[in-house]
Order: sequence, then C-alpha cells, then structure tokens
Amino acid sequence: MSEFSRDQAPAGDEKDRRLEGVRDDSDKALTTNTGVAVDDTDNSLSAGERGPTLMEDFHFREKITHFDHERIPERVVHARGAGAYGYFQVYESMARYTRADFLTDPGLRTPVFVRFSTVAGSRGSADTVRDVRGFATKFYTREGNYDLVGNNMPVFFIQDGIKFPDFVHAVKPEPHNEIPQAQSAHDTLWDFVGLQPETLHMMMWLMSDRALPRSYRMMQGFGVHTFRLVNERGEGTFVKFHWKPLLGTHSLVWDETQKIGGKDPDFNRRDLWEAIESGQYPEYELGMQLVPESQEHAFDFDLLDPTKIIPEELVPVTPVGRMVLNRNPDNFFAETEQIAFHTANVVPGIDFTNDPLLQARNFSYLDTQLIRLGGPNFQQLPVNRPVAEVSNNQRDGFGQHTVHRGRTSYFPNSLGSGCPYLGEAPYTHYQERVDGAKIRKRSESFKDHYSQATLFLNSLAGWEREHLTSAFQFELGKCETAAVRERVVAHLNRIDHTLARAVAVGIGVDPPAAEEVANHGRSSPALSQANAPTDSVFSRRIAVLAEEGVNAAEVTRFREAMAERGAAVEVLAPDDGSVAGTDGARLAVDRAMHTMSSVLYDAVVVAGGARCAAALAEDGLALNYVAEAFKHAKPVAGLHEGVGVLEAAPLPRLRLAGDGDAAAVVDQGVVTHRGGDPEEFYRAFAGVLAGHRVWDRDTARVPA
Ligand code: HDE
Repeated sequence: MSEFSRDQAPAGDEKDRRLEGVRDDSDKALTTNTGVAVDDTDNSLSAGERGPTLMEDFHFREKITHFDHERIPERVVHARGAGAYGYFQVYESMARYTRADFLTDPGLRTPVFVRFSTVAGSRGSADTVRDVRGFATKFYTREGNYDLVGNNMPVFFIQDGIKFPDFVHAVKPEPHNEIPQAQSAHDTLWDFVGLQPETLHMMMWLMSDRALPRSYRMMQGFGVHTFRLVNERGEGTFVKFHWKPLLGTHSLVWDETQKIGGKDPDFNRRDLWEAIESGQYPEYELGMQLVPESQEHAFDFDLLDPTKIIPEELVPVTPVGRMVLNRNPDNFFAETEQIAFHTANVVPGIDFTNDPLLQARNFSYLDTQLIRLGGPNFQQLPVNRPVAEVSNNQRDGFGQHTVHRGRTSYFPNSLGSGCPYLGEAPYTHYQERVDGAKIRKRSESFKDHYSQATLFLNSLAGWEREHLTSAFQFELGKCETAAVRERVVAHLNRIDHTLARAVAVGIGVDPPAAEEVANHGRSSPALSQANAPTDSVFSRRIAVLAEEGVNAAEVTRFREAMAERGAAVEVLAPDDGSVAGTDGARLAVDRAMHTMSSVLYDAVVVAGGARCAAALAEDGLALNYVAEAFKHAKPVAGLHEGVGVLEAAPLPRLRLAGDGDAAAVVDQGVVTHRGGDPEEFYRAFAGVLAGHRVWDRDTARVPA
C-alpha cells in the first residue's frame, strides 16, 4: 500500500537520534538474556524423550518466566491508543506571553510524540465507539519535557477531580458482570449524569458527532483547562490550547461506527499508521485563546471551571504553530504503551491555574505511572527520556538504568564539587497570591450547568442536531431503569424544551409539558463542524466496484485523477486477483469485495463496462455497497454503464446521467457520468468528496 518506504521518512531529529542507541533489529543469532547462544528453542530439556522436564533448563525457565510477566496494567482510562512521532514549530515568537523556548524560536523544530486514545474501553476494544478521544502530546523541548494532555472535546464531565473515580466507575463496564465494553449506553453512567448535572455540557458533546471521529487526523484537540503562560518578566496570561487538524474536523455516522467496530476494530489506529507510512503526514495547527490576568472575572462563567469553553466570539483563537506527525513508532509496547504523560510535566513559561480538575490531575498522572510502569524510574524508558540533560540525586529503585558515578548523592555537598549544582534558567512557579480558609465548597461561580449546553445545541447545524437527538434516544433507550431516563429528560428540559420532548418521545418517557427554562438563543458558530469545511480530498479512500468486462482504461484514468488530488482509489471485485477489461487488458483488483465494506471507504464508485455493470447489478453485495454508502451520506458515483447499477440499487428516485447529458450530473451527492469531458466529472466528484458527507439526502427508505 505504501507509496513511500520507511527509509524515506524524514531525517531523524534529536529524539530519534537518541532512540537509535536502544533500537534492536533482532537480526542476530538467538541467545538467552545473558547472551548465551541457543540452538534449540522448540524442545525443552527432559530426562529421556518422554520424560519430565528438568529444572536446570535455564533457557526454558527464562523464556516462560518472561512470557508470564509480559503484561503490565493497562491504563485505568484511555487504555486503547495509537501514537506517532513528529515535530512542532512555532510560527512567530510568543515571547510576549511566555518564556518557553519551544514557543519563542520559530527556527526550532521540537520533537513530539502524540498518543490518541479512546477513554472507556479496554486496550483491545474497538476504535470507533461513541467516546471522547484523548489527544496527548509530549514535547521533547530543550528545557525538558512538556506534556499537553488534552481531549478532542473542549470541556469535561466534572468540575473537581475528587469526582473522577465516581465518574469513571459509572461509565466503565458495570462491576457485577463487566458489561458493556467501551459503551456509555448503560444505566450506571446515565444514573450518574442525572444526579450530577455538571456533566451535562460534556454529555452534549459526547452525544454529538464529535464522539465519532472519522480519523485521528480529522479531529480537534483541546487542553480543556485554562492554563497560564508566564513571560520573562514573570507576567502571567491565561491560555486555552486548541489543536486544529489541517484536514478539517469530520465524523462518521453512528450506524457506520458500529459496523466498522466489527469489520475493522483498528479503523482509527490503522488510518493513522497507513497515512504516516504513505507519507501523508497528519498536520495540526496549535492555537491559543489568550486572556490577560486583568480579565479573569470578565466572563459570565469561571475560567477555572473545566465544564466551560470561552466562546471564540469572545476570545478568538490565535494560530501559533504547526505540528506534523511523520514517523510511526518501531514498537507499540515500548513506545505507545510505555509513554507516560503527566499534566505536571511543564517547562519554564507554562504554569497551572487553580482549576480543581487540573490540580487533581497533577497528582494522578505521576501516581498512575508508578503502578503502571512499576516504579520511580519510568522516565528512563526510552520514549519518556527527555532530550534535555537529566541530573539529580535521585537514586536506585526498580529498573535503574543509569550508572551514577561518584560518592555523593546529596545536596549540598563538597565531596562531589557541589554537583549537581542548582540550575541556571530554572523553572520558577508563577507568584500567585493565595490565601483562604480550609473548606470543602464549590465556588458559586461554578454553578450554572445549563447555559453552555444550550449554547452548544444552538450552534449545531440541523443534521448535527438530528444526530445528537438520536444519540440521546439510543443511549437512554439502552437504560433499563425508567427513573434514570426520566431524570435525564428533566435535565434536558432545562437545556432546551424541544430537545427534551424529542428525546422523551423516542424513549417512551412522558414529554415534559412545559418549558422549564427559556432557551437563551445564543450560539457560537465555531462549535459546529458544519462551519469548518475543507476543500480537499487529501487522503480520502474511494472504492471502485468492478467485475469482468470493466472499462479498465477509464478506472485507471479515474485513479490517476484522484491520486493527483491526494485521494486513494482501490478496485474491489467479487474475487481478488484481476478482472478482464473491455480492451482485453486485465485490471488488478486491490481487494476482494467480501473482505471489505462500504463503511471502510469515504465514497463508492461503480465502474463502467456493459458486462461488468450487468454482473454488479445482479450482485447483492455490490448493491449493498452502493445503498449503504448512500445511507451513510457518502458520495456515490457511476461511470457510463455503471450508472445502471445505481438504478438497480434500492435508492430513492434520483436524477442520473443519461446519454447526451452534461459530463457530470449531481443529485443528492450522487455523481453520474455517461459521456463528455471526464475532467468535469472528476472535478464534480472531488467537490462532493471534499464536502465529506451529503446530509441533504432522502435516506428514509434505503435499507442499509
Ligand atoms: Fe486523564 N488520566 N484524568 N484526563 N487523561 C489518564 O493517566 C485523570 C482528564 C487524558 O495517552 C491516566 O497515564 C484524572 C481530562 C488523556 O497516555 C490517569 C482526571 C483530560 C489520557 C488520568 C482526569 C484527560 C489520560 C490514566 C480528573 C482532558 C491518556 C493513564 C481530575 C484534558 C494519556 C495515565 C495517554 C490518562 C487521570 C481528567 C485526558 C489515571 C484524575 C480533563 C488524553 O492518570
């Protein structure tokens, strides 16, 4: 599949060079862990051919013991993930706001490792579940590692970290039978939601299409909390971090995600891996919402409340820099599994705020690595090791890899020439004045749980709203307890009366008769995915259905036209191998139709050729590709006789190209071509594909 081999990956950066020393290509003779040569690893040492295995078989014991200890605890949340290396580069110096070296030198490319993840599922769960996605970035800066551990949604479920175990216990599989896996559609989560209304804004995001990203390359990232930048003069500025994907923010549809879960549980992981292998490097822009300290109380919400966004209309996002992911890890376990993120991994110029969720995270992440990675030396694991020098008096512990020399491991000392001496450009904590009585009390300014949930709803396009309503109906429809359903509907009625009624009707709950709170009518256009269109088909995957007697030359031209635009065409036929073209030449088949599915592609095209089209029109699987793609709002196309296959598929009545029509006839995103300039057809098809999905479509009676 790859157009570019690994060897053509960009020249290594500082992190890559350092990893070189620990890489092992397993290209040598077999040995034990002590380096003793082994010539038989199939038969254990035994007393006679049929006798018992001998204790002295050190090779057997070592091999089995190592195997027995291969597993480490999976992450308690975000267990399933995929990662990649790359670099970050700032556009212009941000020195006005921060002294962080990697944000002030536009000539500098800082190596990064990013791990994307789902939250609720186990390590082996499917990628395309309804869930939040993690977007965690480790910047290997010259001043030490900086971790921006974010999500693909800008708010969180709870306001205070002390509620995190409760929330996670509620969303995880239920403890008595460990059902359901990687799903939020069950009683315990919605029971928690109904009793803890601070979750509601985030639940709106979770029920939206944001929870079903088409690709890790097509989702936003958010730092969520308000952080603080600190400049050379010690002045602070509040900041919210945003990652924006170059390819736009796009989602799958719910029915599709469930089918992909079976057809290709590794869908998002594979997509990331293959994009990088083929040189189509994922790219994101870092943006910042900057708020002067003097404006701390200028909003009708609290900047320290992680269940709130700062609407972009109030504080625009300033584009700051660019991140490119250009190298896949060599070993999943060593790198993606063992990478250890920690919100308190900060560098000079970046600091915290008193957001109570952030404060709790600053405790939790270090703590969790100690159990997950088995002791205090996890920063020495190759993927975690900074490119900045490390020198301190911390010693010993499990898995100590450094051979510290000298007599002294204390400070101050004179016997070791006073080393390690105190740093020259040290991290200095922002001097925020704090005092107050010791109390357990949530601030009054954290009280409003509904306004921004309404703001989110009001900002959605019609189709996004429909998807969100169906999601609520599906999730609550899975809850067995009537009181749980009712309680949530009552909360929805405080967000929007129409939404509450629609959800209630779908789940057999009495719709609330009266409006509880009037919808404030405000919206924030930046929150809708409909308002972030892209005009590119870069890295999109197109299935072309073919059979014996295909117009091969036309398929080849189509493939080239799409490749020029960066999209990949795969030819699918009932059997693997090749199919005969109308001109006698054979067209290579990339995949057998039954090994794939329309849900694994962004568009489905039916090739021309009379014999080919006649066979496909009789093939239920081919017709299902067409109908399902149509149902999932994907671009569908027919070339010449292939248009007849669209006629045979169970689609609504559409205007399809006939003889003498223009080169491209487009109706509800179905593009047909019977003659004329093929370039015109390519342009029209690419235009629809760039739009990702065609929502304005009559799919009610399409059986897929
Ligand atoms: Fe996490 N979270 N979290 N979280 N989180 C973890 O750390 C935690 C929160 C996020 O790819 C754990 O190494 C608490 C918000 C990501 O390795 C753990 C609270 C956001 C990842 C943990 C939160 C996140 C984690 C589990 C509430 C978005 C995956 C394994 C106070 C801004 C990182 C680990 C990776 C992982 C705790 C809330 C994002 C247990 C206590 C808010 C992306 O430490």
